[in-house]
Amino acid sequence: MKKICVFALAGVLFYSCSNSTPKTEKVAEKPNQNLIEITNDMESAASMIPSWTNEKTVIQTKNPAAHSGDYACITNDTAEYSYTYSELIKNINTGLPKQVAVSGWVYTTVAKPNFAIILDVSEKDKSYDWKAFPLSDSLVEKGKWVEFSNIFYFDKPLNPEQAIKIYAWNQAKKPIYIDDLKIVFEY
Ligand SMILES: [Ca+2]
Repeated sequence: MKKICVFALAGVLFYSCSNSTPKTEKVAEKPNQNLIEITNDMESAASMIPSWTNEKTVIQTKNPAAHSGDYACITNDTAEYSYTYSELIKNINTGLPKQVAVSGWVYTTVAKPNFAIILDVSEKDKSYDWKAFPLSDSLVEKGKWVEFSNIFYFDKPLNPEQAIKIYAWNQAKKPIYIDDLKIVFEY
């Protein structure tokens, strides 16, 4: 039930913030709801947006068309890891997050790929916690954009000096695209 409520709230926030202007990267603080919402449509990755790394995986693509605009991230046999959100916990917000909801759109060129969304928590470059949300069962059909969403719960105690990374990991060796990521930290 809690899961459903969070998604409903995130959905309301998303639509209430949407308008006809394309959004490249947006960080919205919602103090009343204790949420930090981050969206990235990949249209301006080349401008080196703070908190985002691995820009080389974001390309202009026509075949397939990006989910939004002209750009999407491609992962394949030479680029296993996607465009990545990477930030110290203390730089995201004051306090420690309880959970993070990650959603977006994926386009696979092979059915049921070995492909997952990864949440990585590290301290001084040493791994502290690591979670994977596999998408193989969601990507049963190739050649179309499919929406995904997942909530990662921080069940190990965090501290503000730790770093959080969120990215996709493609072990399928075939091209898989990702676009329009949304990350919502809840405190
Ligand atoms: Ca895009």
